[in-house]
Amino acid sequence: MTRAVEIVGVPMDLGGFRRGVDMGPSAIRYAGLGARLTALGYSVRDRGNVRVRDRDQDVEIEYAHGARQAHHAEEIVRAAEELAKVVADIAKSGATPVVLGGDHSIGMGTIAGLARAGHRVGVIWVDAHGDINTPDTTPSGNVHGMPFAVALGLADDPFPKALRGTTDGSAGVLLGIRDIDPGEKANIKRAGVTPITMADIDRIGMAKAMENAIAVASKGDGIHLSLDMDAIDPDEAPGVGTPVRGGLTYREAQLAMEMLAASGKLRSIEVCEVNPILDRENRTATLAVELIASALGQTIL
Ligand SMILES: [Mn+2]
Repeated sequence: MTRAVEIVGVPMDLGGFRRGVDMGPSAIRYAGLGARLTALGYSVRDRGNVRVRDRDQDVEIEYAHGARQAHHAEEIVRAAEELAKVVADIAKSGATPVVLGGDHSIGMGTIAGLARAGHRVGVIWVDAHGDINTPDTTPSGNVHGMPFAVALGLADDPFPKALRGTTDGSAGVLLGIRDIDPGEKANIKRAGVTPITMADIDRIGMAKAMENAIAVASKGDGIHLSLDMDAIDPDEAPGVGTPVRGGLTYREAQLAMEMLAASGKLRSIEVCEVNPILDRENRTATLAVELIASALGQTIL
């Protein structure tokens, strides 16, 4: 039986401060994702993009109540809802969803879609940041710093119930983190998510780190990989919205993906925050394609 992969793009940059990640899906497709997965033996269907309003068109009233803030939340929630429907449809068909961001706020839609297809997944969230702020703890109001908190059920308004609490902290891992806001530290503990920091990876090595991550995420019904390209060192992945030095090396990232493939538990992938404006000759999108291929089973031999 041919294994099937279905791609969907979310050209959105409303969740972050800098423009440009809305071009991420184009850049990743241009880097040859479809052909690469076909060559791996998958049947590939590309469902095109979820429609997202451009930042210049999004004239919504800002969501801000006292200290609570979540910029562009209305349109982000609308797009996440639309994405959840597509992801649920793909997952129900038995194919592996591959979601292309866009900023990372789309993560709340992807995980909700998997839940609607009957899969309460474990999540390995690979990121320089925690993405586990709520409208109460966020220093910036940028929603791409909140999607994991929404999926874990920590954040309430302006995020609708349908997008909240779609996965469990006990099956959640934050891998590669090195820039965590004060409020996020408490949220990680509150949610019961397992943090594996860059310092941990330095000490125990990626093989052991990933072994631990897979063990935790295996408590869910399949594993969802949410890969923020800013997890990788900016020397390798310069085209991201919020670069933080001291990230994963090329080989560490590859090893993580290969171990995920070998686990046989990967249910879905999303890759976020590729910013072609800040990139050099599309190398970050090209790296994204390589990592997706490795997560889906490409090996050296
Ligand atoms: Mn992120």
